[in-house]
Amino acid sequence: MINDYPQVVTIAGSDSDGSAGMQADLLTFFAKKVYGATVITACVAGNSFGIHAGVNMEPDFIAQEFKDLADDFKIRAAKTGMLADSKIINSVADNYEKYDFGPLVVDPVIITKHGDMLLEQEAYDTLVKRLLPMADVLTPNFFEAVKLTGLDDQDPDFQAKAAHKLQELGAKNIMVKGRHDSDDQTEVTDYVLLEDGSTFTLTGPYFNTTHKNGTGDTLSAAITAELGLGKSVEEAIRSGKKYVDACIKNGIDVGHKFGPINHWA
Ligand code: PXL
Repeated sequence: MINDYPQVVTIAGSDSDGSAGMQADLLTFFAKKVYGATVITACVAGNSFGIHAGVNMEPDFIAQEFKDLADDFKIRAAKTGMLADSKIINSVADNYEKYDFGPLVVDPVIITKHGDMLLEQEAYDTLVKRLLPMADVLTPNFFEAVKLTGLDDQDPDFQAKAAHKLQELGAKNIMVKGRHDSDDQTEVTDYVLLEDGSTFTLTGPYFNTTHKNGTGDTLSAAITAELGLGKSVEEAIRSGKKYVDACIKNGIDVGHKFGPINHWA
């Protein structure tokens, strides 16, 4: 055995309802046929109505998870999801620096679709100072890009300006996802700024459904899987977007409120 099957890791929170967090990441890894390992940062108890409790992992435990993976696996790409607080962000950054886990996709998870906070306010600064400079790919949604840049979200060039600002802060490639907050809209346009300064947009249909939990996790996990399979950043982003759109479009009838997307798509 030469331990050569494509292996990737999600460094994220567990969501008991299975729709988001590392559960969505693992479903995506499975669908993309990469082997998925996990570094659990936090666990939340919740369902399609919301999140009702949470427990954060201790930095020593997180360090041990990293060590155990590094001792045995050949991780080719990694992603971060829910990091909860500054202690966890620093621990993840320290350990990612220590081991070779390939390119890092940072999904700057801040808040859920229900409006529950997954990152403490005090941690924004740590995320920006510590983790952004380590990101090979950063995938903020519109709201996260506003929070992280402080730029005017009414500016028609907001996504481009935010992407450039986030690149100045150290992230190499940035995908600022489009705004989707109006039931009248029919399309969403994401803006991508690559490391070499080139840009492109990806326009897809706007799906008017309440079943969209875990879309950001799934997109960043799909990008991670593609990077683990050796694709370029641009290919990984294009293919990740296609996958997540298919997962939303094909739906799955589970839960009563903000339900999951369909990873079999
Ligand atoms: O989708 C964002 C997200 C990330 N991580 C965890 C979550 C959620 C949303 O519910 O629970 C653990």
